Amino acid sequence: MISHPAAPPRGGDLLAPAPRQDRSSPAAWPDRAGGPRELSREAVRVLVANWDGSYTVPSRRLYPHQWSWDSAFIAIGNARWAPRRARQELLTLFGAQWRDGRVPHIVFNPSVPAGSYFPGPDFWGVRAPCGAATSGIVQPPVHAPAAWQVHLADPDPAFLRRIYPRLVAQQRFLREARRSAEGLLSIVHPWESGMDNSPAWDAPLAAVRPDPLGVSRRDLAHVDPGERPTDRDYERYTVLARAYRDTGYRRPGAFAVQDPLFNAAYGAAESALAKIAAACGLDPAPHHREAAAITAAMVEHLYADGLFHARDALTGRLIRSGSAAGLTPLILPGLPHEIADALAATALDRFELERRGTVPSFAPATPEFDPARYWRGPSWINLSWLVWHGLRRRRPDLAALVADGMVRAVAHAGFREYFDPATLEGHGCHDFSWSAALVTDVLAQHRLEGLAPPGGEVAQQAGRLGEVHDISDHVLT
Ligand code: 2M8
Repeated sequence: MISHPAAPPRGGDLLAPAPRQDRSSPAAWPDRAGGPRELSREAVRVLVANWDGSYTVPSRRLYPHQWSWDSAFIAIGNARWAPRRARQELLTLFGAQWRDGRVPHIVFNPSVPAGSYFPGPDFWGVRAPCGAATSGIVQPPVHAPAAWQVHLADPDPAFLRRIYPRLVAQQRFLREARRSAEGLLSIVHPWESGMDNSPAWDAPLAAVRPDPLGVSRRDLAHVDPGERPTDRDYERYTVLARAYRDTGYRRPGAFAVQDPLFNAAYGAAESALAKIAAACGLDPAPHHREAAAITAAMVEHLYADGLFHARDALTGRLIRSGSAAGLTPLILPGLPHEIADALAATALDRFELERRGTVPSFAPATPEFDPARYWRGPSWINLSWLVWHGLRRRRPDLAALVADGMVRAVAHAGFREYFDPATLEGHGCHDFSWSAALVTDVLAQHRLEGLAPPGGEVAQQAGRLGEVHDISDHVLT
């Protein structure tokens, strides 16, 4: 069995300080060659431990509430071994949807002590119609593809009929509140990108005057400050969130950016909604049209030199950067072949995919690259999963490399939040839910397709990959 170097406390220990020896080393994973079956079991243990009864926390101590795009990724993984849980995860999140259709990026758990996460419910000062305290911003809308994957893993037409109108309302909000004349959607806060302190945001954030925080950051009690955003970043994050809040979450502050990952997620959501609509006996055509329109707008306005880039919606200028968000439009089914080929070439060249086998969140040969600091370079399992997903049909050879990188990372360091792309050293929190969920999905997909399990020598020593559905019996009984 794989044992954790520092298992976090459970239950009521939410405010307990984290052990500071937060770095894993290969020696801390003596049985790391236990193989895909053991990895799947360990992943399920993480997901079970992070389950809160109707949804999954990303991490017990660092993120003790429900996060929007985390829940979508978690549902994709849970669908492989506990499909009812996967459906519940999404329905709980959409239970906190606002009347205008927005799905808040955090839904707060009232039983978690105030002050255990900053900025908490008092800062956001708003409640969803269901009564839950939430934030007022959103995250990339990856939920419709997640709902479709959950349905494919365990078909349930009643679930599809229930979630479809909510997913449609989520997309409508984004069109009505965030779409520009070019047909692209803006995010109004770096937190909405999910890649909070990406170097891509440095220039637009420089226009935001920071204000002293005046409170202590809870995240630094759990993770080394060298692996998190700086105080200066946080000062700007709170200024922006406060400005938006003070207009009733209607008019954004000084940050409005058209992010390729966010727009690609929206387009992929329309393609998934077309499938869901058809399965529900409804007309898929409007969703196909919308997916084609956003794909065309992205190609016209965000694509340059083999990579998609963000565009500053306030100045109209392209923010050329080495962010791996620029590879994620690979998930768009209608992306022209020549552009998909160019992205694959960029992944190999600027992101050094073949040499590293993992997808760094920022191009390594850039001055801003930092292999340990949050979204400024480390590999993240969700980004890798999106790139893997986008490459699977187009470039199975490269998809296999990415799958291999994901499995090797968690086999080496455990289900950490992020990884050094070269050494695979783990960073951020331990027992991070989407790392566990998405690796479960990758392993299960390989089994279903009858492929050799990814993970290089880890897999070779393992023998065959066990039935992922068996794991639920093992863990839940
Ligand atoms: C991180 O973001 C939160 C703010 O939303 C934080 O740093 O406190 C990001 O990695 C984000 O993408 C993720 O959804 C969230 C929870 O895992 O953590």
